[in-house]
Amino acid sequence: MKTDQYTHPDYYAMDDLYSDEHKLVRDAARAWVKKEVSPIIDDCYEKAIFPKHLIPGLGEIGAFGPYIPEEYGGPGLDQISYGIIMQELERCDSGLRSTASVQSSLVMYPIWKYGSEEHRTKFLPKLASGEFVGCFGLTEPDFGSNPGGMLTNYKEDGDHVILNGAKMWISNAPFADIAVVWAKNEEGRIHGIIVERGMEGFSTPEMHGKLSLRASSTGELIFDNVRVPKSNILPGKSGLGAPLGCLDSARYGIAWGALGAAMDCYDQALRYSKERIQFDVPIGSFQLIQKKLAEMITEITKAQLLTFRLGQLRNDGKATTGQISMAKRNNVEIALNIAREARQIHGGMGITSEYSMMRHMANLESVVTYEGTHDIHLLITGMDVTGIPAFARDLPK
Ligand code: TGC
Ligand code: FAD
Repeated sequence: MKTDQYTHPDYYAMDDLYSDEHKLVRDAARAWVKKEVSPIIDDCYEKAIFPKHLIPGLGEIGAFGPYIPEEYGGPGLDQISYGIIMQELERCDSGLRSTASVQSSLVMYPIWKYGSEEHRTKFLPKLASGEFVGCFGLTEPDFGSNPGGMLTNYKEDGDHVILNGAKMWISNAPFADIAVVWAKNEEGRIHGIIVERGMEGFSTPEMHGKLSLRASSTGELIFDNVRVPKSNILPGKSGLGAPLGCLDSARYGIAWGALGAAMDCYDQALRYSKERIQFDVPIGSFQLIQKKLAEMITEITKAQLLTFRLGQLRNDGKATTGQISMAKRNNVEIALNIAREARQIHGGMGITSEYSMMRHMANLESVVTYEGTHDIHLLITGMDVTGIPAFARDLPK
């Protein structure tokens, strides 16, 4: 069995900026990943299965709702610790991080921020420990980048609502205990509703055939006249801004996570360049290989600085949607480029599961699309700097 030799690149002494708590959180997450996940991840990826037995361990390292206060069963950590955990998970596999970021930012976050006190006490402790797994239903077959057009809807029926519609591309859906679902009421206003497994008319078929994020489980959410108690509606916020607020939190975690995938690829490429001999010398002595490595560490270092500063802004409650979009877009892009270059440094060996670059590269093709595509984030930045939204077009009649 191959050994996981990962050590994180730290060219600008970022560790000096971390508190003792940050380092403890990182070391615990890294040790757990090395022991529990690295030995099985390639097999899970090849077989396209999410290793569900890891869920309690994810809870133990604080990966579920790292910033959720202790009174609701969370670890009560800061935003930088949240980012660090996502980085440690994704440096192993984006699918592992996906499971944790959906649970944290797309399920626990809306329950914490928009739920009632009863929702918080009923669900958050179980989600934090991993006793419950949740998923987040925003995307529909015909509404991905434009979620405001969603068709999923509910009508009032006494102390219940009747929910109809369908969501697709939903991470964790096939085995989730609860789903935070975004649906329109009779006035067309978007609300979040907690739908629980076992409610009649609610099904979660798995989607197959993914060539990316294979160690993560993705499915549909189908609502066929599902009777949901009115009390399951999140009372604290409505409108498209409610799910978009959750996305801010998840996209922030992805910025840290994707950087982790980049760091893993660089770490392996650097090691390989010193070990692999061609023309009687290590390939790391060739200028063209050094160019690749030098460009990788430059991009990683820039992204580390960007991400850490964003974490400070999040801690102060000052990070804007535009700043988060910039970091998500930048870090996923550099990670994809670095995975590709690292793959090339490994020559033919780079396409095998002996090394993780190919898996990272394929995974990152999902990461560059979900939580807002690469181009949607570009448009968010464009809107932020010009004040002019360029999302919608009126075609000539
Ligand atoms: P727009 O008119 O711009 O905004 C509608 C309302 O929302 C407010 N708003 C926000 N509020 C909080 N946080 C944000 N980030 C916000 N962005 C916008 C806005 O102020 C407005 O409020 P109000 O009161 O005026 O109504 O909306 P739009 O319809 O033009 O769309 C804008 C756009 C395209 C940027 C947005 O819809 C978007 O981000 N699209 C991308 C969709 C997306 O990211 N989907 C992700 C689905 S979940 C997922 O992929 C999980 S993968 C998880 C994993 O496995 O890790
Ligand atoms: P589209 O919106 O159809 O986009 C197609 C292309 O058109 C893209 O290149 C896009 O950039 C471009 N485009 C669209 N609009 C514009 C515009 N205005 N200007 C310029 N270009 C534009 N969703 C959830 O709700 N919950 C989940 O848990 C979840 N998990 C996912 C897991 C995986 C593995 C994947 C692949 C997706 C997941 N998603 C989830 C869905 C994801 O958020 C959407 O795939 C994403 O938002 C893009 O939507 P779409 O696939 O419908 O693409």
